[in-house]
Amino acid sequence: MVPRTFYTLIALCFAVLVSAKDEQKYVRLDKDATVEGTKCEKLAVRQEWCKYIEAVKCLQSTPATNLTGVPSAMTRYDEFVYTHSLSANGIHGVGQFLPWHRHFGRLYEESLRETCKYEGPLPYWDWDRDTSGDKPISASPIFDPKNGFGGDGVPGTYTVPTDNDNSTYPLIPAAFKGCVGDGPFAAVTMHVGPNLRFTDHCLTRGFNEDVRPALSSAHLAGILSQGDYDSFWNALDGLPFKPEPRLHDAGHGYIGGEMTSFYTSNNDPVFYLHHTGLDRIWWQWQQADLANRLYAMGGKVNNTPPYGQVTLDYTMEFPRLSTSASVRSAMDIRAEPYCYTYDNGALARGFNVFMMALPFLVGAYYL
Ligand SMILES: [Cu+2]
Repeated sequence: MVPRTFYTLIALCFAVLVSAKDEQKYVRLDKDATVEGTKCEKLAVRQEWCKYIEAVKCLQSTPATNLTGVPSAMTRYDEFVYTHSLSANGIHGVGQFLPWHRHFGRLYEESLRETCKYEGPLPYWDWDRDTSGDKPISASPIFDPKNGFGGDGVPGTYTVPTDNDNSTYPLIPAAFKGCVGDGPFAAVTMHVGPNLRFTDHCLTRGFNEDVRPALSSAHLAGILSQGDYDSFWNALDGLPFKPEPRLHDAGHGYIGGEMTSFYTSNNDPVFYLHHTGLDRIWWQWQQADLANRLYAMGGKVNNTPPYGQVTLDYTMEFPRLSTSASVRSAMDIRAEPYCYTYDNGALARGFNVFMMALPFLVGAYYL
């Protein structure tokens, strides 16, 4: 008789293989859920980052769709950087910060699907996973040179431009160590930025472990405990408008280099994982009290007078990329065109493997 442990091992290996397959996962939307727009039939489950890097590289090698007034080498990926740079002054440090980046992430995901036949879910960065142990964040799988997004900048390989580009928020030279020397993006040329320039340049970084506390579970708990939208987004957003790092700017500040460019931070593909992570935290906060928070909005519209007040009817612009969208339309990820939700991070992954193995484990017991 074959020992029980043999079947248990086979079952476990099978479960791990199934869970590692990169495919779109859906859940049914609760039929009693009240949704103001067109209700989604099913929700794609956004998961932590895995193997979507090839699709990003595809976007980075696909010519731009609109080359009016921009360098001819621009790619489809660069177009998203350009739209972010054109919008940056009006979408940070203001109430529309979260819905603008939610919709922007959706447009980016659509482009990965339509242009690069990407079929997997849009991944997110689970900072908690990378700060809960005692290893430096740089040792995290997300920065792995082989399976991740590559590591730190190499000192002496990049000169930060000093010409005046009329940026309201200039570059911070100390945050630039140099060009990323390994991983899938080490040889990629960016064409937009840094800040409001067009220069052909490498992906730059400068890891900074000092911001670790602002990426911790204790910090996250403080953000999620906020009772109203204005307090919530204020607790989550940060520099250059607040003196100490908070979750949003801590992610940018940890990675450094171009991630600290106010205008062109999305030249670093990890930008999208960081912002999907922020979107996930916002959704967790909304879900904690859907009746009161699903359409909770507020905060100022501008960083300078007249400040104004963000309402659900505020119109968000995506210059050169897409049509405008109202804040109201970006509040519920269970409604078209969003149709996604999130898993629960590291805990959920372990649980899924266990659940998939369970029938086999039970079967093995009775063999
Ligand atoms: Cu941004």
